[in-house]
Amino acid sequence: WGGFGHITIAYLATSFLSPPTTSYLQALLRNSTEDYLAGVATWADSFRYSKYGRFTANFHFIDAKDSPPTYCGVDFDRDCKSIEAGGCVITALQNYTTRMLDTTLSGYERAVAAKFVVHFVGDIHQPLHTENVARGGNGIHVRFEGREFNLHHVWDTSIAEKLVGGIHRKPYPYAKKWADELAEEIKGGKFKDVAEKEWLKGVNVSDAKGTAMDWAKESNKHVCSVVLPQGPKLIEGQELGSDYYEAAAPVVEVQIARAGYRLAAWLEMIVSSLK
Ligand code: DCM
Ligand code: DCM
Ligand code: ZN
Repeated sequence: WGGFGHITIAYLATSFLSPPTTSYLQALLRNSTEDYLAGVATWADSFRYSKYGRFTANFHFIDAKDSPPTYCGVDFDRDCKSIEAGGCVITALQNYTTRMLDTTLSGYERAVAAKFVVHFVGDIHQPLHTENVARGGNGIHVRFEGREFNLHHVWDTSIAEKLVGGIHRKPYPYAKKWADELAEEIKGGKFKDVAEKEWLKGVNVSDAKGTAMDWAKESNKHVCSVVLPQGPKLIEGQELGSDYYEAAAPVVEVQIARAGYRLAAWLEMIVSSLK
C-alpha cells in the first residue's frame, strides 16, 4: 500500500488494542500520542530505498508464480525466495514477530521489529503484493481517471484515495477519519459478523508462517477475481473504468479493514505473551 493505506491500517489497529498493549507499544516506540503506530507505519518503505535498508526490499511481498485469471495460488516453497536470497513478506513477518518476542534484544531492536510488523501485516493484504505477474503489476500500464499509472500504484494508492473522496496532502487526519469509519463497521456495522467469525480464524503468533500464508492466499485470490479478471495482457494500456472501480473499491476497503483488525490481534498476542 501507499502511505495512506499503511497509516489507515495502523490507526485502525490502534482502536482495537487493549490499554496494557497500548502502553507497552507507546513505551517501546517512545511516542505517547495516539499516532504511535500510524507514525511508524511507512518507515519500512523509506528504509528499503536507503543504502542500509536495501536488504529489506524483498520483505514487502511474495511473488506468487500463478497465472491469473485462470489459476491463482501462493505456495511458500515455490514463491518465497530463500533467506539468503532475501526471503519474502512471509519470512519477514515471521522474523520480526520473533524479534518482538525476544527479550534478549535491546529496546531499539524490538522497536525496529515492531515497525516492520506494523508495515508487513499491511502489505500482505495488498493483492498485488502476493503476485509475480509483471513484478506485482508494476510493469502493467493503465489509465485511471484519465491519468497514466502502473497497475500496482493504482492498487497501492489510487483506488483508496478515490474511495475517501480525493488525494490528500495531509494523509494523517484523513487516514484517521477513514480508520474510525472502518472501526465502526467492524464494531457494529457491515463487518461485525465476518470480523468476529472469520477474520481471526487460525491466527496464531506461534505459527507466524502459517498465519501469514493464510492471509497471503486470501489476498492473492483477489488477483484472479478482481485485479486481473481478464489477465495481464488485455488490461495493458486500458482505462480502468467505473465497472473496474466498482469491483475494486470494496476489495481495497475489506483488505484494509482486515489488515488493521488482524494487526491489532497480532500485536495483542505478541505483547500479552511477553508478560
Ligand atoms: N535494522 C534492520 N533490520 C534488522 C536489524 C536492524 O532494519 N534486522 C536496523 C538497521 C538500521 C535501522 O534498522 O540501523 C534503521 O533505523 P533508523 O530509522 O532509526 O535509522
Ligand atoms: N513490489 C511487489 N512485487 C514485486 C516488486 C515490487 O509487490 N515483485 C512492490 C514493492 C513496492 C512497489 O511494488 O511497494 C514498487 O516496487 P519497486 O520500487 O521495487 O519498483
Ligand atoms: Zn511496503
